[in-house]
Amino acid sequence: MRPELSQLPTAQDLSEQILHHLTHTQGRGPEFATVFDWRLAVSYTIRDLIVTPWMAGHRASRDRKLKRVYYLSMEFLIGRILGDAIINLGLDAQMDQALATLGLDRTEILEDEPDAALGNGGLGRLAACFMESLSSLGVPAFGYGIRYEHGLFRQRFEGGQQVEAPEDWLNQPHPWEFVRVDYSYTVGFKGHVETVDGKSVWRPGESVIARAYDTPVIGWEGNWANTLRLWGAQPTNLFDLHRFNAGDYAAAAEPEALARTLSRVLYPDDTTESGKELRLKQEYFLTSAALQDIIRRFVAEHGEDLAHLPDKVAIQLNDTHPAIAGPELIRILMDEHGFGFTEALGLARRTLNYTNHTLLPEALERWSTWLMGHVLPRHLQIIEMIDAEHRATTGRPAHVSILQHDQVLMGELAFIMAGKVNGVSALHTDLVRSTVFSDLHKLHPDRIVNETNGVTPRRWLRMANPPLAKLLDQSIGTGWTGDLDQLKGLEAHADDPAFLHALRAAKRLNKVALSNGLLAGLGIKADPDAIFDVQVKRMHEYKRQLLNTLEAIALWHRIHESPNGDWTPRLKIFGGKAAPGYWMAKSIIHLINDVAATINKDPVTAPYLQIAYPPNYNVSMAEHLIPAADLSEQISTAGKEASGTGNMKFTMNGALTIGTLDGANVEIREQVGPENFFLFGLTAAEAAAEKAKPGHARAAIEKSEDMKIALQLIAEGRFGRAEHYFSLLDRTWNDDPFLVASDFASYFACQRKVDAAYRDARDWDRMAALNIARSGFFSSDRTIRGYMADIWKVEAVTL
Ligand code: GPW
Repeated sequence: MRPELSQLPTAQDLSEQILHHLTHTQGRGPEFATVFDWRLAVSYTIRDLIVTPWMAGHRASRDRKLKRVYYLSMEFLIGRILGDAIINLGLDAQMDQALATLGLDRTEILEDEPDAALGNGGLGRLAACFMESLSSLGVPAFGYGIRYEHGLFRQRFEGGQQVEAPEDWLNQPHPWEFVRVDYSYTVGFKGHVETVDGKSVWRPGESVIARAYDTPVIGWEGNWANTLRLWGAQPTNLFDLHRFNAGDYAAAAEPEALARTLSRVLYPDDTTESGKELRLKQEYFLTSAALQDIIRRFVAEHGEDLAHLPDKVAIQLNDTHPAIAGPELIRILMDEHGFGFTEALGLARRTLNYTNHTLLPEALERWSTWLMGHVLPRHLQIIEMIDAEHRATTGRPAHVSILQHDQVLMGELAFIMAGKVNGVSALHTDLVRSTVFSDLHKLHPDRIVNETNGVTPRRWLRMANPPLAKLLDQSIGTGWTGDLDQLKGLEAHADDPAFLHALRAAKRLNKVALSNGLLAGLGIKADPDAIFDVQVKRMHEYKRQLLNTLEAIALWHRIHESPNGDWTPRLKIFGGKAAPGYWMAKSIIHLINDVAATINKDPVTAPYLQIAYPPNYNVSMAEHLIPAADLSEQISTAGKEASGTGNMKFTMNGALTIGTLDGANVEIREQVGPENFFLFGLTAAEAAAEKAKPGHARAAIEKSEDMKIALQLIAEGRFGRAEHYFSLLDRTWNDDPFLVASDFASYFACQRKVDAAYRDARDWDRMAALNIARSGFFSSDRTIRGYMADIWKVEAVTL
């Protein structure tokens, strides 16, 4: 597969091209160039090398009339592109040399690139890993999303509290995208439905133009690149000339401003539903533009007969956010192509598939029928037809309906319109079958399948962790990067003292680099030999950052009680953002910062316990934190985390997990072996039973002296003003919906086992080695192969 080495550019070729782009694309001579100029010149040099396989792949897919995958997602959390592209092209060594000759600092260039933060968390990052794996495997695919001008907000802390600022990545030229002015589609909203010659015709009252911006996504070894096509909103008419001529300049620009709001900003809600009209319009904007593009391409390649659509098109809906695709595809087939309803429904169902990413009721999308009818009147009619047809053909089941209590339930709509519905881990899929969609599952027992999530080892291992990647290359060869199961070969080294020593040295390099960053950024003096205990993810009660914080307080108190005890030094690191409107999550952020401020300046405990919470956790920060972690905190209430994907990244990078039997933790533990995993807490079934007991929290707190003291210290105001935390304390004592109290004792005890285990370096390193060796299953290449076989029925291209 790999192109001949002679075809790869040399370091000299690269430096010449960089200088060429600096001069001819950036218009700067080397003596005047800034880091930004150089970074763009380097990016254009790399981009040139991607364009060739990209176009070749497009031509091959078109000429061979291949079936394509279309991944529709409101989020693509890409992060930086340049470093990943260099690695996938196999040019890291040459580029290092080229940059050195030009007198440039590689890290400075790479870190000049802003993160493309077009997503909130796991769901958006999964879409980005999937795009990379689709290209690495050579599967013809498009990702469709929105080109948000402002990605996820920037987070800073003031007085320990989260403050949000707008994110601004498009304030500077974005070298990776190609604007396609010729691929523009009109997207309508509102208006009314007319009947013309017995046919329904939607007359939208408003419209905007969706303009395509394409980013190539290069796969491993540079043989294949797919397209991430992001839609930007443009006004149908630029401005109101009449108002302009009348001197009302602000009003004249209104149509433009209004249209552009559609792709202005990413909603910052993660696993909570916002229910706003603009959000519904964004969802339809993405879906309508994508479907128009898909059908245009189908017709261009296969002709007008859309009856063959399912043979050439597999559409994946990333959660319900693009679930309006069901009614929209039926609308296009009926109203624009003359199909009857039943036939249109059948074609749509053979084309569309739906991934469910959560069971949390607060995350399940539902729209009032009024709003749906107001924004998308024709779609509401079609939803009513879909619902009626489904009820009629399934014997009018009592509890199954898309329309309930004047709401459109997007989960049921997506399910009923999908050929396959998948969950994202084995446990989650079981729970999807037995809880949220139990009635629908009984009616359609073959529809739900499992596709356990995965992550790309190119970004998360080869790129993020050079010391470990080098050790792996030396120990088992380089084949693991494209075939992660080859990590199994490490098992043979797990008892080799020299290997374990090298593994520890690799981890230590990452820990030292992180310590330097924490000192420079936060003034925290970290001991690189302490346990680096990391919890990074969105802030949410179900993820239980509070449990981790209370453990820190209890440990701090215990150290104070016996300051001469033999404590294992620990650095707790937190990272993550809270949705701006999620009060409780913000209160937990405040608490962590207050606790950190108190503990970090305590001279008695300083040698043993430090807490760092760097602000603005994002993909790039994850790339620094994960490779430096010893301990991965995956401590959600069992039954609540659909899968988790950070958990997999930590495992691959040789961190041991402390975790509950939740999401993909279950499969991680199975893979690495229970003896190499720190398990604690209630199971999903036990948690559900515990929650049903009145007074469960109070009863659990009364039983755990450590927990009680931790809560007392907060209530006494030992970490900032007590009144800041009255609600949080009250909720913990009296409600505790995520069972922090019930799991505290088990968690605290398990952490002490971690302390003890860490003191036996040889044994710890052996466990770390086995975690890496057995992490091959968690490559997103494996996940994508599963979707290909079970859901999409597509094959990879052999060039
Ligand atoms: F609520 N997830 C996420 F299901 O990051 F839509 N954002 C979301 O809005 C949702 C789910 C949604 C996450 C899950 O919480 C996580 O467990 C999972 O690993 C990830 O999606 C990818 O499947």
